[in-house]
Amino acid sequence: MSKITDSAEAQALFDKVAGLSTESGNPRIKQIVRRVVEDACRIVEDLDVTPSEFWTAMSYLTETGQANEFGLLMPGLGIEHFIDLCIDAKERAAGIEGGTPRTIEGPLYVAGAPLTKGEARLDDDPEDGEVLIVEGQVTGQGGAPVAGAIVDVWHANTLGNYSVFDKSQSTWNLRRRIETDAEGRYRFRSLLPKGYGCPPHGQTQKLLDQLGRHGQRPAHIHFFVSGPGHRQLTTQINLSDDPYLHDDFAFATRDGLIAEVVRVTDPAALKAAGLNEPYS
Ligand code: MBD
Ligand code: FE
Repeated sequence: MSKITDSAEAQALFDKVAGLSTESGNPRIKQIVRRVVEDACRIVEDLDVTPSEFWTAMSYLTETGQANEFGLLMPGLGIEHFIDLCIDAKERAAGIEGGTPRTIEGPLYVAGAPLTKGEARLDDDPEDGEVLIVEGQVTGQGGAPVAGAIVDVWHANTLGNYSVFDKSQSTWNLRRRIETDAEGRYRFRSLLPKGYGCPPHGQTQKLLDQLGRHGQRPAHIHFFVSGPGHRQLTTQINLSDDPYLHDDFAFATRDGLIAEVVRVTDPAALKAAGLNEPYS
């Protein structure tokens, strides 16, 4: 039997919905809306979606928007990670290989964190936690150091919560921008984060429950890295000793982004790690 969605009548309907018969409007939006509407109608037809299921979905989407959880639902559905796969493929096709892999941004970035040169201390709020030292070097294609790059870093606290979204934290707690030094290096002192979990009674978790899935992320640290004459890199490191390392509900853990946590207790080693130095 032929499909209703393939019929001339349905195809004409999709064209009209997307405003294809008019010159006005935005061609890109028309192209995307045309595709979204046709694909939605294919789901209705192929999966025999009932009016009751349709209205259940409308309520779910409405409440998800009201709860501001779309930014959490998309990573949970793997759609934000799928963007990584598309960008990887594009870069490979353009002959760009190597370097730190990209991975998802997630919904909890806030622009405008305090900016310092070379190093920063990220923790503004007192917490019982393990002191964390991270250092690195920003390099371009071919490995040349990038001086004056901006490393914009953000992560959760020891309870897995992010400042700004968690009103109990100071505004910029665990969020900083660090400008790399002449050798492209940066370093920061912070507190070892705990993994994030979706709000247990939230909209995203409600759908994950229906899929038989948890909503946990391994402990991780987010980075935007940008430099003069370079594309911005969006990435994270995922901490090696977390039980969710390879079971991330957001699919952000990737080879090349797993950072081993090395615990330092020897006083001489602590000194060598820079823990006696001031950090701004
Ligand atoms: C996070 O901290 C995160 O990084 C992602 C991708 C989704 C939810 C919370
Ligand atoms: Fe995160």
